[in-house]
Amino acid sequence: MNKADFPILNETVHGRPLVYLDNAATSQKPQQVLDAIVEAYSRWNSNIHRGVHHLSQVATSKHEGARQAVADFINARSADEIVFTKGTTDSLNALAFSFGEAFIHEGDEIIVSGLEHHSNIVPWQMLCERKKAVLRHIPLREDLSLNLEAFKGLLSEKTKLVSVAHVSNVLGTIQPVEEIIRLAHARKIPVCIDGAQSVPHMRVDVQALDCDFLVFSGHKMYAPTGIGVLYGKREWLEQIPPHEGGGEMIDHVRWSGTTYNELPYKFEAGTPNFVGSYALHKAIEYIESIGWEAIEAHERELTEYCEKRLRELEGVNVYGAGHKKAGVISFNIAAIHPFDVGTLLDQQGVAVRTGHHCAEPLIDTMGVPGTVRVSFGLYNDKEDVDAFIEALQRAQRMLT
Ligand code: 7TS
Repeated sequence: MNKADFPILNETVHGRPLVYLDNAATSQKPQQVLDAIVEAYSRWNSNIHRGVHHLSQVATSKHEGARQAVADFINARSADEIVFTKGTTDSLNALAFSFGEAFIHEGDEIIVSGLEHHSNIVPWQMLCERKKAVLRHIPLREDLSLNLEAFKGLLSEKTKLVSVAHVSNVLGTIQPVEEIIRLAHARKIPVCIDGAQSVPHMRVDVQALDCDFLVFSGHKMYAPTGIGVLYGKREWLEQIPPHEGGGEMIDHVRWSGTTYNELPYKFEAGTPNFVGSYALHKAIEYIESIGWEAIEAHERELTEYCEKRLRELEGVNVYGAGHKKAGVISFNIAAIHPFDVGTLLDQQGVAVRTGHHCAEPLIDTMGVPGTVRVSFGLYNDKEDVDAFIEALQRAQRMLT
């Protein structure tokens, strides 16, 4: 695919050409997105929503254009259902606070899964502590898939929200969110989908999924850091209070009290990241110029090829093998610490991630000190996989 669009991929690391396989942590940015940032600051930088002057109106229309582009991208009914945040973590904290204020009381229960990123655990733990509520989790089966029978048993009249990852950031496995949403909705329980690892790799349609909330980060989908999205169905967003106070989120401020702005501004206190939203819009255009069909087919082929080559190696254990994955593979080499593998790969210019990947409860369940994780973006190719496998074999020879 279009490696030439990504200038950083021409860099060398320790004298070797960079092989970047840490896309689940953050993706690289195409020239089109880099140009958008320069364009914004060099041509129309100005604070939005408040100005009558020309530049402010241009900046406002770029920000609101981006909101519409995000709505179209995930097929939201309306741009009013798109709240710009700093990223997935920020979206989840906002939701935990706001939803918690409106709907969580002592003894209520929230359900996450046993394979969540800490960002989809800790905000709920903090909420539960504040409200004396209880956080439950869907246990995993032996093969690290979610135990949906157990999930059915967890659902009760106490359950007020379910929040689960669409794709595991450790295993890459695609979770049965359709079934989870169906089971929860049968009891009128809303569901939040953590799309941090799915939205960059597959078409996510919030109306087809019928999820109540979807959260994701721009920086994992070729946009800059500091911009993300909280999608919520209008009927939910209207019922929950703002999580932050300040400018823009108000209707009127009086000493006697404040009334709040309409959706989505109620949730966007302060000067928003309008350069980030514009760059996210450009990243969406970039993805759409290639097309989901081509991206999904390319990444699927790459993931399958890499997993096959890994499993041919002596002593390599691939986790969640055989399950449908979205661009992420975790593995270990028998008796070798993942950190040592990562360090030796780095010395050969290959960037992978090692450790618990901010999902300690899952890593504990797996009973390992961590994993080595390779994760793909649309610009990776078979040569990257071959270079990685070759470097891995060299590392293996040095460590055994
Ligand atoms: N949820 C999932 C499933 C994630 O993978 C991540 C980030 C987050 C939430 C938090 O996203 P952020 O943009 O707010 O940081 N995952 C990773 C990772 O796997 N390695 O580094 C960050």
